[in-house]
This record gives sequence, structure tokens and C-alpha cells, in this order.
Amino acid sequence: MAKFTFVKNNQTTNLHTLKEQQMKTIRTFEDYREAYDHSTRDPEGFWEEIAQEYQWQQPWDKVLDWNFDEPSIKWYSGAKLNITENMLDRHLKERGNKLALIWEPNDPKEKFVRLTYKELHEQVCRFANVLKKNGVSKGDRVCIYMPMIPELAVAVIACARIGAVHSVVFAGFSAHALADRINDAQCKLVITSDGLFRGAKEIPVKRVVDEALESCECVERVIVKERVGWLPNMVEDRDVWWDDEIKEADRDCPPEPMDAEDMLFILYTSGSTGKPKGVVHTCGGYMVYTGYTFRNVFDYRESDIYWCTADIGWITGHSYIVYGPLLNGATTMMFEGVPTWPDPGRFWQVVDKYGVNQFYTAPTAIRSLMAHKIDHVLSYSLDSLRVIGSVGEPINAEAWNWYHIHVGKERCPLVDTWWQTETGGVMISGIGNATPLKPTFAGYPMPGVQPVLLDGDGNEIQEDDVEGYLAIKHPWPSMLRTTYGDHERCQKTYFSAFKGYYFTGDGARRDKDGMYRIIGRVDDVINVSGHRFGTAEIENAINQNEKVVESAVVGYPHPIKGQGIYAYVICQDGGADEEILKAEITETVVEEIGKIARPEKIQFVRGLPKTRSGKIMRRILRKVAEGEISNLGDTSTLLDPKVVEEIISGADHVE
Ligand code: 6R9
Repeated sequence: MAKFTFVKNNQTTNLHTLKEQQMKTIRTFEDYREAYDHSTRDPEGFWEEIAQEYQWQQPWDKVLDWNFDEPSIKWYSGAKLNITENMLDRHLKERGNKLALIWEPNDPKEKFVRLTYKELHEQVCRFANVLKKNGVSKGDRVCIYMPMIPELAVAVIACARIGAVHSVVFAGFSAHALADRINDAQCKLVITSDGLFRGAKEIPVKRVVDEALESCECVERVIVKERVGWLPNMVEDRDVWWDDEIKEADRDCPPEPMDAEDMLFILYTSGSTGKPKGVVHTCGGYMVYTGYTFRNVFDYRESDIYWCTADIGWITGHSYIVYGPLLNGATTMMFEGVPTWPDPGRFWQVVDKYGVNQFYTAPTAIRSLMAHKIDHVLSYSLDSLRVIGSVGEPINAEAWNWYHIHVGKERCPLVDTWWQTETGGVMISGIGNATPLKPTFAGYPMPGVQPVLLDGDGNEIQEDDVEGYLAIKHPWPSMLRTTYGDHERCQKTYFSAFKGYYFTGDGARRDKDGMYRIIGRVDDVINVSGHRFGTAEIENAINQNEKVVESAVVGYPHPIKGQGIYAYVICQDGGADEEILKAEITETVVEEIGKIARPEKIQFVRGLPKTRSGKIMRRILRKVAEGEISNLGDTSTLLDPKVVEEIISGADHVE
């Protein structure tokens, strides 16, 4: 049982009924249809109306200006705003004493933290002043490499307060990966912690930053929050403690006026090519879209307690732990721990402890819990839950049913939310109780989203009950604007495969009811436990090992992770022990990217199936990894078909 009892919001307000009527809220299928029709008939009018809910320092001249060729996308041009004014200041009068943030620590025996809107506002303003004092001003990039502690959210919002661009890097990435991201964005300052707790483990964080900074000349200052109580090495004239700095900071920090199209943040994500790219989101459109989708997808009501289990290091944490909920004056939870520690009932214990109303997690977490005794779920009531959500990867039927039956008790709608780092917010998804549920289907597009299925030639497939490449036809407010420092890359990656469309990289099916089911990536991106990796990125890492001559990586179906990483590796001769070599290669990947990218299987081969022009035929490697060797397709274009036989005989396939 929880040692600390939790008292729900002590300030409730009747004003919300009035507010809800004023705000565009979807409660029924009729509401959805109406909103969707409006949004396609008159996209600008639709998004203009939604935008009016917010506080703007100056109105826009034009709602939308766009072309998908360059691409150039501008929402609310001419307008000025500060997103944090809408997340904090705007709520102070009515919701000042309402809880903004609840933090549940890794260890259930440690005390949780609660911050009201007033308290969060004060923390943010103080830390924003700390940033200023340490030389950060509007437009500067700040890297945040922190565990899931309240200061991570404070740091993110404080950057937005002063117009600094945050680049949050998930604290599981290696020093090497961190350095690449810091250098790419030319960050001036890094915010981190001494260490972090994860289940039974304590992990050094500052040490990783120190190592990364050996190759980052741009960083002038590091701010360190104490979490585990270690005494890290503090570099003179560079490193300062969060607690020392914030003590002296003023609690007053006016929000920096930002243009709607000024950069709000950069978030790195993997694509088909080797180097992760910095996806850029801007202030105005991101605010309007994340606020709108949060409220509707999760059927959010004023006194709800909302919990998304993601890490703020990923887009889900940005949009649906920090920005979306706070824009709506909601109470959002942050969880530092893992689903299976101290036991596999942790999620459900926390749901009961706080009376969580919306619970949002990833299929991989569900699958890892399904592997344990059902008693871990059944011993909790879960009565408070009203909506449950899924994100990050396709949810298979078994996981969908388990989640729906045992967690949602067949009473809560299960919203399967399809979206991407690049889309900023949820694109295709169930909407609370308003839209119909269909297992393993994400469902209908959100208002304002115009998905199409394309055939290989880029023609729109008009019929239903078909599969195709998933693309989007019209801009929505929170779409990416560019990839940091390399606009051409943005154009090539997303806007050149099919002219006139944003291409998602996913394949999808549309059924006879017009509902969408996401099949998965159609490019060289592997989705491991909801984390994206490019095959080239992992190959580059493996090739850093001096014994490796060449490698090829593919994804294969994995029962818990969704996809696992299967690496085919050519090593130099030398008769080294295979197990030792495997361990060394794994270590190289951990150093280059992080533990989350560890290959599940490594097979040593003497050659790779290549075409005469030297291209690796991954299709064949994928089939071998899946154990589908009876159906390899056409291998006649291979330079040396014998290679395939050898690979099959040594394969470590999945049964
Ligand atoms: C939000 C997020 C994006 C990729 C995306 C797709 C996969 C995400 C999904 C889903 C099926 C869902 N994906 N949600 N596939 N159903 N509900 O995860 O962003 O990390 O950028 O990943 O994840 O393949 O293209 P991101």
C-alpha cells in the first residue's frame, strides 16, 4: 500500500462548464463529423476559431500560408504570443491553487511532489531568470539531458518562457549521441542531473554529459540538479548547481514576446539515413494543435488527473505531458520509474493512488506486463479510469484486448493515437467516447487532418478496404517546419517522395468504414519498444568497431518490443570467439547510441546479399530474420546468390 495518501485537487471550479461550452469540444460522433467537415471545408476558419481560445499578445495577419514544395508553412503569421503565458499565467486567477503537476518517484517509498499552478509558475519564472543570468537569451539553444523529475518540466517551460529553444535528449542516449545532438544544434547551455534512478538501478548522468562535452566547444555552462546525492565532478567556470542558482533567482519573469513562427523546440529523431535529424516546431501552431487534441482525444474534464507514462525525452512527453495538458489547465502526472518495479503492478497501484482518469502508455509496456500474472492488475480497482490510450507503435490484437479488458474493464474507450515527432500532435485516433472503437485500428483522422493513401506512383487511392502509403494532403498547425540547419533534408525526407504531400514513412489500411489501421514503417526505420532507429544509424555504430568490415541491420517481429534489431555482420578473419565478438559489438552500439539500440541478434556472415550495383537487399535479410525462408522472392539480380544460402544456414531465426 502507498505510504503517502494523496488528496485530489482541492480547488474545483464551476467555471469549467461555461468554459467548455465556449471551447470547441468533441463529445459525440455528431460533434466529430461537424468539426471534421468544417475543418476540411474551411481549414483556415476552423483553426482561426480554435486559436481564439488563447491569449495572444498581438493578433495574426493571416491564418495560413503554405506550399509543400519548398516546403514553407506558416500559421498565424504576424501574431505574437508566449506559449507559457497560456500554460501558466492564463490559469492563475481561476486555477492558481489547482494542481498542475504531480510527480511520482521511482521508489514508491519516497514522497511524491505536487505543484499547483501558482507554484509551477513561480518555479518556471525563477529558473527562467537563472537561464538569463547564465547567458541564455531568445533564440539560443539549450540542451536538456535529465531524468523524469519535476525540474525537467520546469526547465522545458523556462526555456519557452524566455524564447530559448530547448532540445531535450532522452537520458538513455550515450555520450556520443548526446554530443552529436549538442553540436548539431550548437547548444550554449546544458541542463542535467548528478544521476538518475531507474527501477533498482542508479545511473550516472553527469558523467555522460562530461564525456560528451569533451567534444562540444559550443557549451559554456552546465546546470546540475541533484537527484541521487552523488558528488559529480564540477568543472570550474562551467558547472553550477541548480539549487544554488534558483535560491537567489527573482520570481518575476515576464514572458518573452514570440512570433507565432519562432522556433519553440528542436527534437531529434531517426530517419532512414545515418544521422538523426532535429525536427523543428514553432510556437503558435504547436500550441493551438496540442491544446486542441489533448482535450478532445482524452475527453478531458476540469477535475481530471491525467497520466501519460512516456518520457519527456520523446515527442509524446513534450506534447502530452507538458504542453497539451498545461495549456488546458489540467493536472498532469510525471512518473520517474518503470512499469515492472518494484513489481509489475506499479502502474495500477499509481492509478489507484491518485485516482487517475486518463492513462496513456505504449504497447510495449502493455506487452511486458501481459507476461506477468494477471493478479498484478486484478488486485487494483482502476475505477477512476475513464479513457485509456496507446501510442508509439502498432498495437497488436492480443495487447489491445488485454488492455481493453483488464485495464479499461471494457468500459473505457481505448484511443490508439497515431502520430509522429514530425506531426507534433495526434493525427489519427479515437476521440474519447465520441468515435467508434475497432481493435488495432487508430480510427478516424483528427479534425484538420487530411490523410490519403497513395499507390507506388503517387496516385491517391480513392476506394476503401485498401492499403497504401500514408501521406497528408493539407498542412495542420503543429507540423514540422524544417529540420534544424538543413532545410533541404526536410524537403527530401518528407516532401519529395510524393509531390504535394507530406509523406509519413508509414503504410496503412483503410477499411470499408473509412477507419485507418497503421501497418508500420515502409522505410528503413525500425521501431523498438516505440523508439525509432534508422538501420543506417545502427550500422554506422556497429561499423565503429575495428573488427567489423561491414554490417546490415533489419528489424524483425519481437514479442514484447514490437520489433527487435537483427544485425548481420562481416568481421575481419582472426578466429576470435564469436560470443566475445558479439559482446564487443554490442558494447560499441551502447557507446555510440545507447542501451536502447542494442541488437537482439547478431549473426556473423561472410558476405551480404548485394545487387550488381552494390545495394544491400534488405528484403531478403528481413525474411531470413523472420524465418520466412521459403518465400525469398526474386534473387536473380544478386551478385552472388550463394551468399543467401550461407546466411540461411547460419541464421538465428525467430520460431
Ligand atoms: C508519437 C510517436 C513515430 C512512428 C510512426 C509510426 C509509429 C506511432 C503509432 C504508430 C501505429 C500508433 N507509431 N504511433 N504506429 N500505431 N498508434 O511515437 O512518435 O517516436 O516519432 O514515432 O511510430 O511508425 O511513424 P515517433
